[in-house]
Amino acid sequence: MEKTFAMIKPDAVQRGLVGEIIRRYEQKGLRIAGMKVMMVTEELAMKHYAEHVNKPFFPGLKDYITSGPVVALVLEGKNAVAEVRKINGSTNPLDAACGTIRGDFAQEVGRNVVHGSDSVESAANEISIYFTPEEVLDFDFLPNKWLYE
Ligand code: IDP
Ligand code: MG
Repeated sequence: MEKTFAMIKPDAVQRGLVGEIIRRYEQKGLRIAGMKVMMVTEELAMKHYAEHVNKPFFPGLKDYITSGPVVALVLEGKNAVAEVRKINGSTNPLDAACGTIRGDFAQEVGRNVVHGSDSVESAANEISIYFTPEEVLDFDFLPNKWLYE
């Protein structure tokens, strides 16, 4: 089954949105395969956002993502990558539909509360940046029987 990497960013942790955000992923039927509260170091930030290191917003993004604890998640489900991107909403909260996490809880692109991998390949890469193989659990998830044909 497809896995993706998601992150509850420092602003959302400080604002007490962790439970609400995880609730939305869980209610969709995604299985939590890995989860931890952690600090993102500068080194991790540069690995994670390698494609953005030369963008003008990168210094701000690096300060933001390293500013406090985050919750790192590995989520699994059919089309998990696309489902999490849909639940998260557009990158700029101004464009994010109501009912999405960014649409409901954020106002600015630089404080957009969540991350979700943009492809199966980046998911595998991001999972390997944030988790050891032992921290990602495979277990029998009983709701699958009722979620999928
Ligand atoms: P994504 O998080 O929806 O995949 P990306 O374009 O990959 O969006 O950008 C990564 C992150 O960098 C965004 O989630 C946001 O936190 C930050 N970011 C992107 N564009 C800007 C910008 O123009 N100003 C400030 N921060 C930005
Ligand atoms: Mg991205």
